[in-house]
Amino acid sequence: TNGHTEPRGELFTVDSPNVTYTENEILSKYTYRTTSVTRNAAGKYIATPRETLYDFRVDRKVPKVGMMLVGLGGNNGTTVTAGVIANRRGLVWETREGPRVANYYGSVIMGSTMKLGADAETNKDINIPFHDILPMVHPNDLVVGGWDISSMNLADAMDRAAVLEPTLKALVKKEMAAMVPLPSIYYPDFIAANQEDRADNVLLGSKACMEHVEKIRKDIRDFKSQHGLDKVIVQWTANTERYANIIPGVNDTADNLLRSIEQGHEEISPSTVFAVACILDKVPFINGSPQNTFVPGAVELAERHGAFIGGDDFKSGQTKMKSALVDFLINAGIKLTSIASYNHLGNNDGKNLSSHRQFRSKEISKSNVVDDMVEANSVLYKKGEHPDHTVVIKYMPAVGDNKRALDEYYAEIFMGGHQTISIFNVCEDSLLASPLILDLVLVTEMMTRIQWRARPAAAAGPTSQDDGDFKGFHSVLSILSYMLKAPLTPPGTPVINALAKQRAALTNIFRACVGLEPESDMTLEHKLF
Ligand code: NAI
Ligand code: DG6
Repeated sequence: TNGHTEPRGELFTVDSPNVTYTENEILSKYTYRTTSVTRNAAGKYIATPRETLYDFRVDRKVPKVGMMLVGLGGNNGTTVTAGVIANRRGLVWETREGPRVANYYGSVIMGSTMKLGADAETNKDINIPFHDILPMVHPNDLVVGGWDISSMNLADAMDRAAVLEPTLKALVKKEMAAMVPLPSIYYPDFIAANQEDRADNVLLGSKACMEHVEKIRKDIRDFKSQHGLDKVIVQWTANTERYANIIPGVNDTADNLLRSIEQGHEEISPSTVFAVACILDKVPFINGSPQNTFVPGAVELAERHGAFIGGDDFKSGQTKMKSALVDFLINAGIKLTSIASYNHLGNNDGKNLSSHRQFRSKEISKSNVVDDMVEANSVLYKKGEHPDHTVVIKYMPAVGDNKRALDEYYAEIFMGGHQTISIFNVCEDSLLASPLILDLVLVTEMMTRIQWRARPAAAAGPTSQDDGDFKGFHSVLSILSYMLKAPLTPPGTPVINALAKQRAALTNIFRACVGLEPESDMTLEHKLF
């Protein structure tokens, strides 16, 4: 053990008395700086800088990971699976615009960079792939499996999705054909009635029961042992369900939820049954759809078991733009007064959402995404004032997965003037969602290898390696917010929707784990000389 053990396969080493590398771990002593605000008797704010000392411990051993998807045979499931196979094999395929090479564009972890620092001689920025800030799993190494209520093998399901180029599909067809989803849980009341004709791969029983929980747990264990995996991460990318009613005594506490599953209560959704199965085995579970899978009882159960959960609803296109654009407008001092968001799409997701109760779940998750930005600006908005916001989704079979998202942003500018911004966003929805599915798995997996403990200010000196009181992050992984429309946060903590803040949290928490300061754009070195 010393401060400079050369990492294996890692791109950089931090040279600091606060950072220690061992064969298996990176230990960092980190000073978290915040500002505490009070009011004095005259009502004036008093801002006091505060420091909290943390130790972070990162397990450097990159594990072999399984990604199990609920909804494996859907558009997202087949597209992400084919994408991983294509990248793993470094495939190149012909299109009418020339050859295309497999890539991970759209993944913040695989496709974006962050500033490590400035070159010691030239002072120019040194940027590194996001993936290299910590010893993360590579998506090419994920073993993919999962469940679907449709028995179609993944090659046929990929054709059904009509997302990828035929030339690419031909190259992955053999591997995809060998993959058949495991039978799943189907409670018809939770998804649209128009989905019934694809439900030919279902477990017996149309209400929640412990047999279903146990079967899912067994599926995960079997998958893990069949493929010699160190861990599995499960993600819901199945149909959007209707909201479950929160009923006192049924799903409001962990014990009530477990009892309700045992008793076959009709208000327990398939996605909650999956979540419970995962939580009981401490398998991380992420919800990529908008419904309230994580009823209060599920959150309490996750906290009780120290299991990681994350959600809800992939933030892929329209909402990602919204959470960047609204942040820009309001921070530019421009008063946004209305947002009208129209969508039409023709894939199976659109078909399911043409049913009112499922649309309602999506409407909720798409509608609350600017609240934090509005609330933070008391210059533009009075307390309780909010821009008008409408969300419309229509099923239009002809456009398939090529979703159209039309947005009009209407704002008040200087001296009573108006600004209208119109956006017309067209692309395959699943090509935006697939990289997010991977990011969610990579970040969640990394979080299973990070531990922390608070240390008293007096305890200076080198970081000790004894286990002490190291523990994991809170069960609810709000660090995943960047990828999600309606971020789940630990009970009682704020929801952040602004995209730049979400990225900063992800980046800076990972930097802290290797003892680096938060990204700063002050660049005083270029201003003070
Ligand atoms: P899809 O309809 O093509 O795929 C969903 C799959 O889930 C289908 O194959 C269906 O048979 C299966 N399924 C339904 N209930 C199931 C259950 N209980 N167990 C196992 N499988 C089940 O939909 P797509 O486009 O792949 O989207 C999946 C989900 O992701 C939807 O809820 C959608 O709203 C959500 N989403 C998609 C985004 C995108 O950009 N594609 C972005 C945000 C969220
Ligand atoms: C209609 O909007 C279908 C939905 O499933 C969306 O495509 C999906 O939730 C992505 O939404 P967004 O707002 O992130 O583009």
